[in-house]
Amino acid sequence: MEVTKDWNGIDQVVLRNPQGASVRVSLYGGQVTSWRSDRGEELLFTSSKAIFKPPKAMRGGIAICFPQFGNCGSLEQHGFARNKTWAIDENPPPSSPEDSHDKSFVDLLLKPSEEDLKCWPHSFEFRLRVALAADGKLKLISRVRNIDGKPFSFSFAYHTYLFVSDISEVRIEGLEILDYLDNTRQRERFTEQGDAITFESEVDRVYLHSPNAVAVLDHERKRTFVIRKEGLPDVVVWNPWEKKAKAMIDFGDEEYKQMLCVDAAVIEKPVTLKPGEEWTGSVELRLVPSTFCCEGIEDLSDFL
Ligand code: TA6
Repeated sequence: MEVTKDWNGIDQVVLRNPQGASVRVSLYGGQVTSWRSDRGEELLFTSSKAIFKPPKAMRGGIAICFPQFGNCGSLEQHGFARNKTWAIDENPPPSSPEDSHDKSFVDLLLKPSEEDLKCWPHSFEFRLRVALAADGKLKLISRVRNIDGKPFSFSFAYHTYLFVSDISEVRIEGLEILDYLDNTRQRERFTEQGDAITFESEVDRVYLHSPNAVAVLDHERKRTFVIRKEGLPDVVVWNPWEKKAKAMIDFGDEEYKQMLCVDAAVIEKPVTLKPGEEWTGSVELRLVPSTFCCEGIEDLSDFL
């Protein structure tokens, strides 16, 4: 693990594995800002117009949305965690051998400031582990502990910008026939009908109670992202398409073609923690060989 400063003077941690894959994590927001394969290819999307300057989360990578996903109540859109400076956790609780063996990792910690407590009056400890495995897999494990005297509830998402070759050549498998809330239609509930999800216009949906593995097939690049999650029942799928892309100042007009957000999340039924309780939600991202892309993923349970 290597700690350097980005050009705003903010600490960032670089993890590397012996094969040459790497991950970069900013202490600003605990946001993963880069994940590279052992061949040096960037696997996460970052907008060329991204603003790497607090107080706004950088457009790309993987942002931590907590204690809310979306925009309701008095909290800022997607919660404050992505706009706070996290600390390196020097005394993380012991982890399972599975979460540390063969991995390069960093443990981060977020505690509420006085200012946070004014808009969300609940004391918590949020521990985030970001780990890069020897085979290049990226894993994020979030643990939220209630250290308050009363229960609290929250929603959460790993807002994950995947880098794709051409959105019209991408499909998602694993979300078929699920119910979803459509954010483009005031969160109205629909049921997915198609075989796999493809893209030809704006999509902003929360798929509910999804299986623990979802595949994003990038036909043109002949590669598939397999997303495996635990403790996170919902999946957000977002592509702003042309009109919304043009309306975002930190996003290029044509960049919607190169990105797709697929977020492991807990949204529909927020998590409630009693005093002393802890919640864990993890996501693992990996690339699988291109041969899977041609046939489709026959049985996603192979990846569980
Ligand atoms: O569902 C994804 C979403 O909530 C969209 O509605 C879209 O606004 C996106 O996240 C990005 O949000 P941000 O606050 O990062 O601009």
